[in-house]
Amino acid sequence: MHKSGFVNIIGFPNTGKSTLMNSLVGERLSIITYKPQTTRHRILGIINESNFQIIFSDTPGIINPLYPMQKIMMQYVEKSLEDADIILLITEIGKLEYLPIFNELKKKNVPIIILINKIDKIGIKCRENILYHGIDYWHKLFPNSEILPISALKKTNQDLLMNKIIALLSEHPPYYPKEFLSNRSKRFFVNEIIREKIFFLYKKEIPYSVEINTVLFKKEKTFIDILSYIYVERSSQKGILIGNRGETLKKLKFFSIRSIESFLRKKIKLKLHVKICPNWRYDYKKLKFFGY
Ligand SMILES: Nc1nc2c(ncn2[C@@H]2O[C@H](COP(=O)(O)OP(=O)(O)OP(=O)(O)O)[C@@H](O)[C@H]2O)c(=O)[nH]1
Ligand SMILES: [Mg+2]
Repeated sequence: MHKSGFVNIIGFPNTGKSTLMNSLVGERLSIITYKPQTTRHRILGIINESNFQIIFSDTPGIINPLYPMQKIMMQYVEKSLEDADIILLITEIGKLEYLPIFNELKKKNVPIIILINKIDKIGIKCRENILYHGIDYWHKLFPNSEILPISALKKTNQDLLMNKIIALLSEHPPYYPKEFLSNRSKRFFVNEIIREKIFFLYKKEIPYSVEINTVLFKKEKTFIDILSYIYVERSSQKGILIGNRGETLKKLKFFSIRSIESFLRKKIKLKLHVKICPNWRYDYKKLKFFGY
């Protein structure tokens, strides 16, 4: 018998959705930063075994969308509710939250597993009491759901979670070829890795104003030749990105090369060009060009 299904991860920003998917799949597919709204797309991560295939979806954190890019991000979340065989609703220990989307979730006839993440942040002594309140809160909201405290970072209760997921999966042939790890191209991952480094190197609104487009990805004999455009919204941001005598851009290139090489397991040559695309986050045409 072969089991297969879509397991979609949703939740507030910064709760650990991407950390969890990467940890389950065992690859760094989704970028992770300490800032909210890191993930902008729906990204699949696939586990293939001889008798099952699990297709996880990482999604953007749920927010009240204020402009077109955020609106599209929330459409990805809504879409992931529609095609889910199992939903993993990820929350943080000590946070008792409510989202309008819960009303929709309650109507769904899909198993929901509520994950109380980051339990490693609270010492064992206090943990039990906080978890008690958390479990009570989530149980009242979703009486039919399973609730599981986890640490995505430390992989606590990961085996237990995997067993629950496999038990809930239905019999089905694989949806994707068994060698597939994701639905995304190598260029996409290059874009994302550069964006991740920008989150760590630049402050305030810069990471949120940036979009990457890798325009060249050419396999040479001993390396891959890559050219990526970094788009910002204003010329002042271009100056910040490049930095005094190009110092900051050099740093960005250094950290990007290290991570891209480790992801692709190949040597690369990387060129980064900074360009201006005014107000791209507010423009549906430009968003489409960037793959939204
Ligand atoms: N202590 C602790 N930190 C965690 C855990 N899981 C995730 N984090 C941290 O929480 C931050 C956010 O993690 P992400 O995986 O990017 O969260 P996300 O839900 O994907 O965030 P968005 O994409 O912005 O919605 C990072 O700094 C992670 O290292 C955990 O189990 N324990
Ligand atoms: Mg994320």
